Amino acid sequence: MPERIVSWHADPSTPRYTPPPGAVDAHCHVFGPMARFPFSAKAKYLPKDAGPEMLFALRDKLGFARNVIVQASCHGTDNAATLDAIARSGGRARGVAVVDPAISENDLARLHEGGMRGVRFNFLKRLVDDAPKDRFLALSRRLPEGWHVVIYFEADILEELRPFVDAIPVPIVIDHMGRPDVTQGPGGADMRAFRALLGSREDIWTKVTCPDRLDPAGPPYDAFVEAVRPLVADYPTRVLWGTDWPHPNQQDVLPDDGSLVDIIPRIAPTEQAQKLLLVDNPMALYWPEIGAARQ
Ligand code: 0GY
Repeated sequence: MPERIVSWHADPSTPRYTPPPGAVDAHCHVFGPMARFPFSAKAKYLPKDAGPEMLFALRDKLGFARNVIVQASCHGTDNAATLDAIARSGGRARGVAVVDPAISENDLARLHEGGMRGVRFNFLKRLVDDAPKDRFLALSRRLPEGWHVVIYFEADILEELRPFVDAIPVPIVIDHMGRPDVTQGPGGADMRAFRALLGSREDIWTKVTCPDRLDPAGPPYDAFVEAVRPLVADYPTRVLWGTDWPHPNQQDVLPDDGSLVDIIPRIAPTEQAQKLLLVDNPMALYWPEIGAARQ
């Protein structure tokens, strides 16, 4: 068996920035524990266990109230580990599932009962063997009421994906802004193409996440901040933020989650922008019943 990797920082710092009450970490994952929830035979990386207790301890340490747990590719289409984590959260986590597009209506309903509110379509070849656009599209037409799709792709296939994205009949969340080259700056080709996508319909949201994956210079992630701050300013009601803990498949640099939190006021400088990014926007997508009651 290949060596199981640790991809997260052993001792993240306590952030200087305090998130607003009710803040949501809208992109994180759990791994295993493998003894109860074995990894997929098709997993492209084999992580050490990073279960719900660790995730919830980090949530508290970073000053967050809720998590959106995204099914990680190492668990394939068996959502048991993610559902278990949601069940242990005491109502403070919801999730995004990865499913076989042939999933039955009953199984979708069960995922909804377990706290899932969307499905993820992953187009990264290094993470998944195939991404059948036609079958994903068919699935997106029969999702439970209120669900959205999360799409993960890299900037070089954005144009090719446009007809697929345009045809999806439910709201869309794009992971990590479609992985632009942030060193091109806020007006670079990748950001321009991504903005064109956001401009094409009102119901596309994006996670302004993963400086550690997008900024080759590393901390303090100045290129990421410079490229992303104007996007948050221009689309304040359509951005989400998350740690990406336990940072699947990161090996060279293990990001310090406290430092990641400290980027928030640099990309969303006002209290109003921070509340939208961390509370109102994710609540509207994942806890609409509470989000609406609060208005
Ligand atoms: C992320 C990014 C990655 C991995 C996964 O499901 C996953 O394995 O999402 C990645 O390797 O870029 O969003 O966590």
